[in-house]
Amino acid sequence: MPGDTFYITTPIYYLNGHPHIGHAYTTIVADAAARWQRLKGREVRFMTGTDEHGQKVLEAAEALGLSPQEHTDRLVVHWKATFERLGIAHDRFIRTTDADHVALVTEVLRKLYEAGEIYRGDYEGWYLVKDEVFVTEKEREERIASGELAEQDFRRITEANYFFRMSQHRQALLDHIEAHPNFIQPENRRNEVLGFLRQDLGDLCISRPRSRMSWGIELPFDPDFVCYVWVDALLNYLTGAGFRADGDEAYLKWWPVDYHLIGKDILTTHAVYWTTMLFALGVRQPQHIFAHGWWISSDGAKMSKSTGNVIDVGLLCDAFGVDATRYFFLREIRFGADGGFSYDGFLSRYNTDLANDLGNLAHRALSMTTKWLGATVPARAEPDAALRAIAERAASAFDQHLGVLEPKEAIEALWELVRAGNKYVDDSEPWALNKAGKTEALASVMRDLLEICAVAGLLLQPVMPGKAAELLQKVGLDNPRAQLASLLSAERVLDLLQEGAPLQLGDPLFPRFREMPESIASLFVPEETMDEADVPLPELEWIEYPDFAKLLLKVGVVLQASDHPNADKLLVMKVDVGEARPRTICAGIKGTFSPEELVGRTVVVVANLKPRKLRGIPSEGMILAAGGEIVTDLVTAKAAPGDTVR
Ligand code: ME8
Repeated sequence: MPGDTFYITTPIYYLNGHPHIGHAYTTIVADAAARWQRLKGREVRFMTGTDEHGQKVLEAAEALGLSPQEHTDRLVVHWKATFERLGIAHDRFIRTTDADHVALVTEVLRKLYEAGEIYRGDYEGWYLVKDEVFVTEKEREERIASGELAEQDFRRITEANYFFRMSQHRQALLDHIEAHPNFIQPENRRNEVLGFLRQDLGDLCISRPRSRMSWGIELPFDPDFVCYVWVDALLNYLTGAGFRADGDEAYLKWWPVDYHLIGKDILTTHAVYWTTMLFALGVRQPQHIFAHGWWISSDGAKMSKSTGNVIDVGLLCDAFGVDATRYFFLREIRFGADGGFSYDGFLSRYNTDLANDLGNLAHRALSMTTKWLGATVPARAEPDAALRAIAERAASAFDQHLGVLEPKEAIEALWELVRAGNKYVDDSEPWALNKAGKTEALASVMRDLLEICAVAGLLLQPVMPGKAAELLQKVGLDNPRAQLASLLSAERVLDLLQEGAPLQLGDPLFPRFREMPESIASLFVPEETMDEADVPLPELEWIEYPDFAKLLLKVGVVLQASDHPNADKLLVMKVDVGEARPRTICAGIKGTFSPEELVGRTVVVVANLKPRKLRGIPSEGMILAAGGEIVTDLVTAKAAPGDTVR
């Protein structure tokens, strides 16, 4: 029996990359689960956030001439904006640079050290900088041989370090997994962890010498070292619960956490590193660690920051709306499985489920009622018995599935009802009832259809918060929270609306897309030649698209600007274009701009113009200007350094 609190987390994402649909995915699923529990009256804590320490962040900040804190403060803005765009209602957005988190990591490390769980030793091994992990010789060889990584991705490192006695907790972990079949989900991931634990489990290196890496939380028992970024990151889940290492039990309000949602890429760190840390601390294990699959682009590559084949969730939201975007990710694949993403697949899911099934049902129910019976909820005696049974089943299945992180199955259960509603329209032919003057029968049919819309609106609140509210308003339903409770307790099924409540027909909820929205279609324009007569333009030396495509235009932010020492008209700038280090660019805009007013401005940079020296200073690109103004109108507030301009 669940308690009256619910705590759910997503991974905290590395902030030195652009948020993409993989990150959006985990966060949307967690948000839907959290919203559902809130609607059901539980007190909810839903936490997401960013993982901000570590080598990569430090190196990127240094290259930009910023302090790591300044760098992370700039980057976190994009993450927060993306999640806001997606309607993510988190209770806390945690950053590992937050003061309470830094304090907690310090306290926990001290406690583990004093308990003898941490010891000093020597470490020699291969370090994979990209992932901030040590890897075995064998793993290094395999990943180089497969072509996935190159020799220079690894560094040979020998150093004194601190270790956590992870190996001591192996048996306790095995026992816990055996005794709790749903602890690690889905089943195949549980087996993967059991397989991993069958091998020897070593101890975990939990420090990095400050001489090599200073951007981290200092070890309280040795200031020459900072905490390994994964140990720091995992502890965020306890910070979010308000854990204190001094024995204060207030955190038990939230702990054990109900769900840690993660991608399958970070299963070992959660199911082994994290769980053994909790054993060592004497803190209870999470109720569930749920590792979902990867979204793969239609060409088969995993989507991640490093592969660059990133689908822009902002583009999907602009084209189809945020609610449809959330719907797609919750409905398309079983949570746990891998998913293939294609825009065509998205469009067809939208048209089939949202425009045809749900949108059509709502529009038919509302327009026929309004036209023949007036714009209010009609009276009727009893709901149709068969429909009532389907609705009751749908609501209960929806609740059960969403409660155990099965959003696809939950939505499918609801769609049985939506489809039954559309079939009911066809079978009962309300237009014939109207023509024959059978007003009472007509009112019953229309009322049942409106009631089905009310059920859909109530259940879809966690999935599509905006459209669900719109639908409920259209059918005149007030007080959704109380009504949801009476639906789920089967007290009032297809009996949620008030006779006489006002209906609002308005525009269709989900207009059908006959073709791909322009903003997406334009990504894939097929080639067609035009007759010369169709081009009433001046004689020009036209270039073909491939010529244009050679031009790499990027968004940049000016970090520094000063006069060129040897040229009257030139300014020298450092411009962040989202690369490991800023570009030096000389531009002939002196006189139009003072160096001071350029700093902080967003510019468009021709990023693949071959570098050359201008009066002794190398210039590694060009910025676009027109009419004495820098071209910035092209750049919206949403663009970030490194974004491509098309
Ligand atoms: O690993 N498909 O951060 P990260 C689905 N900071 N989900 C994906 C995905 C894809 N193609 N790509 C990424 C880290 N994800 C650490 C976590 S937690 C204490 C520290 C999602 O920015 C998925 O949830 O690399 C995955 O686990 C997470 O992004 C990794 O994010």
